[in-house]
Amino acid sequence: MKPTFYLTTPIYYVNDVPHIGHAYTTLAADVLARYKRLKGYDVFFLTGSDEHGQKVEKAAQAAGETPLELADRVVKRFQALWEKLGISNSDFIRTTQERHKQGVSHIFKQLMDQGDIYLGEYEDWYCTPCETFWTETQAEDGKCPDCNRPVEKLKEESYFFKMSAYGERLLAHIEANPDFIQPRTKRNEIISFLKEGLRDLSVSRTSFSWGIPVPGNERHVIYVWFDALTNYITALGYPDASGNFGTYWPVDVQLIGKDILRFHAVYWPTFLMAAGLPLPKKVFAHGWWTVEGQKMSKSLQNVVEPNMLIDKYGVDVVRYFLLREVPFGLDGDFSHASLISRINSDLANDIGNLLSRSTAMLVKYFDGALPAPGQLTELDLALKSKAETMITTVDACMDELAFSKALQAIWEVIGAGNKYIDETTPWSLAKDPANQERLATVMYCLLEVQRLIHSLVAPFMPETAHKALICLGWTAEISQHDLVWGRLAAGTMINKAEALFPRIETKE
Ligand code: ME8
Repeated sequence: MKPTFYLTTPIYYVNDVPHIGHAYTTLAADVLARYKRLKGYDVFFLTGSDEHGQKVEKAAQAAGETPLELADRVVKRFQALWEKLGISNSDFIRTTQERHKQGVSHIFKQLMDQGDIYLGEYEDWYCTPCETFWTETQAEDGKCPDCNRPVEKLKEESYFFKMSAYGERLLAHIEANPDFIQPRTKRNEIISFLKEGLRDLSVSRTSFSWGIPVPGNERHVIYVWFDALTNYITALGYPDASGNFGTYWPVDVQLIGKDILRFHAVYWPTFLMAAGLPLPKKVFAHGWWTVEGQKMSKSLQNVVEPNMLIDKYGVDVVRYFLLREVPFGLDGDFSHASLISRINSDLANDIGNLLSRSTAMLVKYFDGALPAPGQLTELDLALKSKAETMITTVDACMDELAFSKALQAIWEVIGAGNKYIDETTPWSLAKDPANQERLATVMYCLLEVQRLIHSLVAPFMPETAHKALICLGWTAEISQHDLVWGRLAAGTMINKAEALFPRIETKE
C-alpha cells in the first residue's frame, strides 16, 4: 500500500476575487502534491471556499444578491483559475455544502455536550453602523477602526469555547514537536503568544444570520473561523472514520499565509484537542507579496490578476516565477522587471536553450536516434554526479518546502549542462568520424541529464516538462524509480524541440 500524504490550502473568502496571493498558496500546494505523487504517495490535496460570515453577507447585500448567489458566482472564478493554473486538487470544499454543515454541527455539539462550549456573555466595544464588535485595543480612543465613529460598550449572549483549558497542552505539544509550526520565527511568535495565557473564545454570533446555526439554539450562528477551520476534516467525511477521514487524517501539511497563522496554530489545534482528534503534523506560514514595492490593495488598484499574467506569459511562467523569486516563508515583491528577467535568463536562455541546442544536434548528427554511450570520461562522470546530487537535494528541499532552493538546485545542473556543451564542443567532434563514439557518449549524457532535469521540473512546470520529455522520447509517467541515471534507452527517437520560452524584448 502506498503511504498517504494529505495537504491543504486555506479556503478562500468569496467576497474577493482571486489574486496572486491566493494563487501563490494554492500553487505551492500543487507543486508539493505533484512531487509527492511522483515519489509514490497516495496524495489527497484539498482546497475550497469560505462562504459564511458577516463579510460575505455584507458583500452580498452590497451587490444586491443573496449570500449564496454571490458565493456561487465567485466560487466559479476560483475554480476556473485553479483549472487554468493546472491545480491538481483532489477535492474542493465549499462551507455551504451539506457535508460540511453536518460535520461542523457534529463537532460543535460534541464540545457543547462535554462542556467545552458553554453559553456566556460577550462584552466588548460595538460599532452599531458597522455591526461589528471590537476589542479594547482595536477600538482605540473609543472609535471604530473601520469608520472612525464612536463605539459603545455592549453585551451579547455568546457561546464560548474553553480555549483557556488547552493552552498549556498546546504549548507542550509545540515544544515537543519543533517542526509543527514553520518557519521557526513564526513558531516563536506563537510560543510567546501562548505564554501570555489563552482566554476563552467566543464561538457564536447573534448579530447576523449567514452561517451554520448553533445546534439547539437557532438564534446563534457558529463563528466563521470555527466553521471554516473544520473544513479540513469535513471534506474527508468527518465524523465517519471508515473512509477518507480514517485514511488521511492527521493532515501532513497545512499551507497558509502568515496572516492567518494564529487561527491555524492556536485555535484549530485546541478545537481538535478538545474533540480528541490528532493534531496536524505541520503548519507552514508563507510570507506576503507586495506589488512593485507596495501593499496589494483594491484602493491602490494594483491587484495582480493571475488570469492576465497567464494569458500574457503562459501558465508555467507564472508557476515558475512565483515559486522561484522568493524563498518560501519570506515576504516578496512582484515586479514586472523581475518577471521578465526570469523569463529571459532562467527560462529562455538556460532551460530552453539547453533543450533546443542538444535536440537539434542529436537530430543532425544521429538522425534523431539516441546512441548508446561509450566509456564515461571524467567530464561526463562529473555531469552525472551533479544530476545525482540534484535528485537528493531537491528531495530534501521539498521536505522543507524550500521550493526556491529546489529550483536553484535544478538550475545549477541546467547551467552545468550548457557548460558541458561548451566544453565538449560536439560540433567539432562531429567533423571527424574517428570521434563518433565520443560524440555518442556526449550526446547521450546531454539528453539523459535533461530527462532527469525535466522529471524534477514537472511538479513546478507540468506543461513544459511534458513537452520536453516527449522531445526526449520519454512517454512513460515519471516515477521515482526512474530518478536514476541511465534509464533513457539507446535507440530512443528524439525530436528537435521548439523554443520552450520565447524571449521578451524590452525597450531599454
Ligand atoms: O483568510 N501574499 O481567506 P482569504 C501572499 N477564509 N498570500 C496572500 C496574499 C498576499 N498578498 N493575500 C492573500 C481567509 N494571500 C480565510 C481562510 S482557512 C480555514 C480560512 C493568501 O480569502 C494567503 O494564503 O482572505 C492567505 O492566508 C490567504 O490568501 C487568505 O485568503
